[in-house]
Amino acid sequence: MDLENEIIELLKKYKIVYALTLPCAKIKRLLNLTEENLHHIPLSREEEGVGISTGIHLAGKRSVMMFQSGGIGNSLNALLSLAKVYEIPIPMIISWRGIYKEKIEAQKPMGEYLPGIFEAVELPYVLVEEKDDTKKIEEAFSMAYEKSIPIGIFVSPKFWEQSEYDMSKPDEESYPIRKFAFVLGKASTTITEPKITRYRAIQALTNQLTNKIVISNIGVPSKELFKLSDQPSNFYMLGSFGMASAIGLGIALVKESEVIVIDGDASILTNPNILGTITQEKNYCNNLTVLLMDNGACGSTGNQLTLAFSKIDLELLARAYGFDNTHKAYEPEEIINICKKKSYGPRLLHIILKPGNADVENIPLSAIKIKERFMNAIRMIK
Ligand SMILES: Cc1ncc(C[n+]2csc(CCOP(=O)(O)OP(=O)(O)O)c2C)c(N)n1
Repeated sequence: MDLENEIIELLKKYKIVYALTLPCAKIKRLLNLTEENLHHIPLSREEEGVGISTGIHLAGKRSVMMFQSGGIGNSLNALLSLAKVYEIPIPMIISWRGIYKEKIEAQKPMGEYLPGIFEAVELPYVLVEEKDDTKKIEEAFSMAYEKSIPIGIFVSPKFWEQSEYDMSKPDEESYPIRKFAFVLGKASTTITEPKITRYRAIQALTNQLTNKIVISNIGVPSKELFKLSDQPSNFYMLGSFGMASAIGLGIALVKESEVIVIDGDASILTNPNILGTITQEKNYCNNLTVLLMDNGACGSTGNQLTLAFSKIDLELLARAYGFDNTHKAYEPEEIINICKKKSYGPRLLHIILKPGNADVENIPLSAIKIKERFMNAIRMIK
């Protein structure tokens, strides 16, 4: 068996069913096998994979990430402020560039500093260089689940050189036919003066949220939700700006019941690619509703205006990313009516709001407490 197949067998042994990946030439064979053997979710940016993996874990399943060493630079904040703080096990098979027969100068800095970065942030890693280092990969999987932590599995190109699979073979040039018609649907919309604040919108929604799985955006949205409608099946994000819908997607992939994400305009603008990853997975997440609380501002940090305030219509952006069930709402009744409707998902409700925050306290729960009560509560939900 070649080394790539050995890894696939290990993934199966550890009951890992989802793979979140972003390509590196050195792992193209592994990626092809992943596509054949697991639920494969190609990413546009590594960071969203950390959010999706977190959701998958919260919902009771296992995932692996596969990407190039530079991807650590693209995902470190989510790895620390989400996966490390909430103790989420994420084995990461990292194609370790920049250290072995590297021809690309630009690969060197991230590659050379990779172990140092992990040491500095106190995340564990293993080095995989020799053929029989597959046992180290297995040890890393065990450690991730025993200690509930993300772990780096740095795989050198030297390891792949020893695989029976001949990587130097030219790629087969067989692609599906590239042809698609794109109809934007509601191609023009107008945003008019908002009527209510985020607090009033969440207040209107409380009945719709009761006993549902709810993921809430970082900062004041979570604090307002905690004050208005705390329940164990609410997941409050204390960090990881931009990851709310990614976490929601991960949970929606595993669960059948409705998963509601309370997201924000700045959050979506910092990680808009999640909209595309959601629609890419639409056959597996028709239970996902994104309530996009658009106050045109970074409300939580003092209402600094975002591009959404006057330049980007986020409903149209969602449509451009492939959402076809979207609505705009301004008034509490509209929000309630759209939420109540049983319509196919993934769906996105673009709620136009005034900037402004209610005077609310910090959430008096630790990250681990939030996670434990959330996982216990949603275990009962289909
Ligand atoms: C990486 C990172 N950058 C910036 C921040 C600071 N920050 C916290 S919340 C937030 C803006 C949130 O705005 P939005 O998502 O629109 O939600 P709102 O508070 O307006 O409801 C920012 C910039 C952060 N926590 N992390």
